Amino acid sequence: MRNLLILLVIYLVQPSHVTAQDETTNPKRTGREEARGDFGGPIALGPDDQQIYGDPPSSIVEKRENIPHGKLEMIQYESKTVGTTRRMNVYTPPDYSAQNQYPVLYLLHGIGGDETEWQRFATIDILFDNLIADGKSVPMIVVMPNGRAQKNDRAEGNVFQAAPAFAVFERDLLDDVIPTIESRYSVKADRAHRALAGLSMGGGQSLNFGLTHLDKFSWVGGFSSAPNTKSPEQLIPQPQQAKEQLQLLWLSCGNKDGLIRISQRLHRYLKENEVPHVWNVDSHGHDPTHWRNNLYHFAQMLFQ
Ligand code: FER
Repeated sequence: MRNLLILLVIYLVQPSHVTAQDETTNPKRTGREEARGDFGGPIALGPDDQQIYGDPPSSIVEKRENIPHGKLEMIQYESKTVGTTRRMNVYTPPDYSAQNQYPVLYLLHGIGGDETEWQRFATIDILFDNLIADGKSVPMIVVMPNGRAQKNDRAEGNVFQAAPAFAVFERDLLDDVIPTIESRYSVKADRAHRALAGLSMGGGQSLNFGLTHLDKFSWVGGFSSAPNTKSPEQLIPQPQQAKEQLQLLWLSCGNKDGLIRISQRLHRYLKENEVPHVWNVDSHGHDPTHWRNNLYHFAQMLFQ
């Protein structure tokens, strides 16, 4: 009976149920892994796959009382794309004021997450309060929407079944999320002051949407990007244009993450086509420490 149950669970979590955007790279899971653990296939590391930015200490997410604090608020917006009222978590920096205009980072979660995931994984308010207090990051707004653009956007049941809704989110982001933020907050509403990054499924979304809308974003980051990531040729059909327009392209993955081939493939293409980018391979797996650490470094490069 127990074995039957385990077989059922393995069957349900198989990504073969998923209509991913790039089926050819969709890995088969061996069934040995749990939940969001070791997705994907064998890991083959090359000489380029090095850690460029060292692991920061865990104090980056320790709350300090003696510094100014920003604010985290869960807001609602009407999504024309989905036809529902949706939620997003918004961090505004210390002393946020309509007298100033702020750049915005849109930060996307993974396949099992939602609009609360980045806060749970990286305590975004504490991380950014600390970065800003230390003069390492410029004051910015961080928007954490829900990337599962479907009526029931809870991470329920077999989370892989919602993969198509992560592709639909392209329209929700461009037509609903960004206009909402730009109408309700005092922001610098141009590509030079708009960044898009995410973890895993959200990393794939960030590369897919960011690199194909360089008129909207000039700072793009993918941390352990998932197999929803389009092929390099689809993402960057014109390397010269990407070279001219991108301020920063950050790719990272842990060297224990079975999805690393997705990022390696893009890194190799970027290198062959001489598109400048950061390629940071640390010693983590598919886990929050990798995401938090890479966001910490990425955030220091944004808008400066
Ligand atoms: C897959 C393996 C992993 C996949 C998505 C993921 C769409 C996403 C993982 C995450 O977001 O943590 O085959 O296909």
